[in-house]
Amino acid sequence: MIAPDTGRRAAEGERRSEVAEPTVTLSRSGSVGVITIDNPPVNALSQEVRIGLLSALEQAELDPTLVGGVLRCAGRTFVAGADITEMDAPPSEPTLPTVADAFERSRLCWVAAMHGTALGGGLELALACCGRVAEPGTRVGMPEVTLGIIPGAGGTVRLTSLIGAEAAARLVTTGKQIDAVESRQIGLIDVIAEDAHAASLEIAGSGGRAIETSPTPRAPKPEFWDQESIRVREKARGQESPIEALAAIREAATLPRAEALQAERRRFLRLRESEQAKALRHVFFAERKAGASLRNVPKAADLQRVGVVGGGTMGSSIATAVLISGTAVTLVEQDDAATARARNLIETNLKASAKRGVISSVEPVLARLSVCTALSDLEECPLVIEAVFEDMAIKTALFKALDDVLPATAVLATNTSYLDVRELARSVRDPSRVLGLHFFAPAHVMKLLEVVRLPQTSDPALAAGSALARQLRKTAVVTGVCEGFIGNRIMAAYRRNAEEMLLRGAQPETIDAAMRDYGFAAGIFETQDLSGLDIAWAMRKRRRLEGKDPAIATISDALCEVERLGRKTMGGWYDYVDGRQVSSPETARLIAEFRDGAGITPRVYTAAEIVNSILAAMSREAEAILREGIAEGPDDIDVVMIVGFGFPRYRGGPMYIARKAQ
Ligand code: 3H9
Repeated sequence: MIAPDTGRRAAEGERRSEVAEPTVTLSRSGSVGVITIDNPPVNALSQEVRIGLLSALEQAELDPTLVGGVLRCAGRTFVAGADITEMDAPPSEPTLPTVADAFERSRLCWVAAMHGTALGGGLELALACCGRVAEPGTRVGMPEVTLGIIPGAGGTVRLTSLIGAEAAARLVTTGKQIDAVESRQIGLIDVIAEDAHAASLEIAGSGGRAIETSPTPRAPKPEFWDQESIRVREKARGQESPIEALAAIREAATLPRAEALQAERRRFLRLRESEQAKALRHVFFAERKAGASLRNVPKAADLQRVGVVGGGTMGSSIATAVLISGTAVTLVEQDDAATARARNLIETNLKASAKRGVISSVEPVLARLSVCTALSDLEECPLVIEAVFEDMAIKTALFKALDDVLPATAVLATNTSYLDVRELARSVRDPSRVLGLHFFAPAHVMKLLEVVRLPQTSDPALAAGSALARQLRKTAVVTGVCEGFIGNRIMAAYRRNAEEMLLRGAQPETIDAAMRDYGFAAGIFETQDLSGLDIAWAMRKRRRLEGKDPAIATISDALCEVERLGRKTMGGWYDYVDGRQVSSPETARLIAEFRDGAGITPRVYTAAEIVNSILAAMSREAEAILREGIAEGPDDIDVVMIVGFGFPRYRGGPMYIARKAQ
């Protein structure tokens, strides 16, 4: 006998009892069968769930008193996809296509009642139902390409016939999630309801008659495929899955259905085994494990207000990030003119964020900002971040002053990129309240946050850093103290290696092109031109004075000495003609001069040699970082390089590559 449906959904965070309960159950509500998946945390479609679904479906089919069915999930979300932990093993029976086909072929009309995130295989299952209802906050998407695969359970075929090839291509090639309203507009869901379960019961009870049939989507114009192919290839930068996803959508739009389904499955199975997919699965789990020690400290309460000292580009950008997260900011600057400039910078950042759709309007966010000139105004802030000029004397004086005016419980964070945080901590009475929060520019856009932990940093201080990362939805990685922390230190090794190759015969443009072809968004030399060569030059000079670097001039120094500082002087490693980046004869001459001076006969570097040499330099530095205990694990280093420095995600990161080669 089928038990009655209680309609109850497990509360957020509620775990199943210790006694093994089934992950899928069938109950009934009048003449409607209700299949509930309860597989926390995200109701992934593990083998156990797939077996349970087929069995529940079979049972429901056999009950002549049922006229329809609802497919729903307990807990915080509808199915968020196939179980990624199963993907390193061969596919196991029953496969998801078998389960999806069984729902589609069922004599009952199944309605998917969605909440949370209906993603990947979860959405594929919903597409195999005869109707889809979503609660207002629901987000749907096909994120498979971000895992190096494509939908493999009929998703490209069912989605294309439901919403048309153009909309399907956009969703499947980007992996982008859309909200319930947009899903309704494009015909992906039928109804938005506050209580998706109740609305689904009603529709299923009518045998699906309440669902409006949507018009057949129009076919795209013939030129669509070529245009889309160019767009997808450009964005993919060597990643295979978006290109395969477009091919699958094209087959869905042009081949007979059965053939398209088979073709999709073949592509999916091939990609599932690919090196790119394996690397992307590694990154998926590495990102979720990142900053492990932050999770081991007692959780701090949400921060209601954060203090920022310094309203220059970085301080304003950090303040913008905090404001966008819904948290109030008190920003301190030296005088009224400087506070006005900071407020303007923040407003400009917020306007740009509104344009990108990150916030819906500027005013309510800006209203959370207070600007002032007295440090004592920060007394209500449990966490204060300094983002003043990168100079030890200035920062030490500021920390001393903060130490005097703030309550002993306030956590003091520095955003320094290169200065020794230990020295800074020594300037306050209780160094355990100090930590580093190293944001990347622009802080309101970049997702990485290096949390710099000193030997004496207290758990509450670390917990405040962790709370901020959580509120800002940043990927936080813990780092110890060293010059450049994890990311900049590895990039410095990359830069040194690239300059060494210049000396031996390579050109900036060949090195940059090789790294772009490998999948980096940009090469190191063009990036340096963009940010300006003078900042690193000043740092090199400082390090040489301090005896930390040998007093040997570099090609980079030579460029700076002739005022070739990058784009801002219309010339650096490259020349800039009408804003276009072109090879520079002047730079080539300077490099040749350097080589002659060192008595080096130039040799030709292949792209593969360049890439291998740079990857080896990065992984050598990364190994040193691990040996010194600066990073908490190799996966954290991969996360830093991918999230913060444009290392191609589908390559898995420098440590992943190095470990694979061993
Ligand atoms: C697919 O569906 C292919 C099909 O087409 C194939 C057909 C044949 N599997 O992210 P969170 C874990 S491919 C296994 O921190 P949030 C995660 O590791 C799949 N585990 O939470 C973490 O574990 P732990 C397509 C998964 O609230 C915990 O759940 N789907 C999976 O910030 C919480 O995760 C996707 O790509 C999974 N699918 O975000 C969606 N998903 O607690 C992937 C999560 O031990 N998932 N876990 O660290 C997500 O995007 C986010 O997890 C989600 C929740 C938005 C759902």
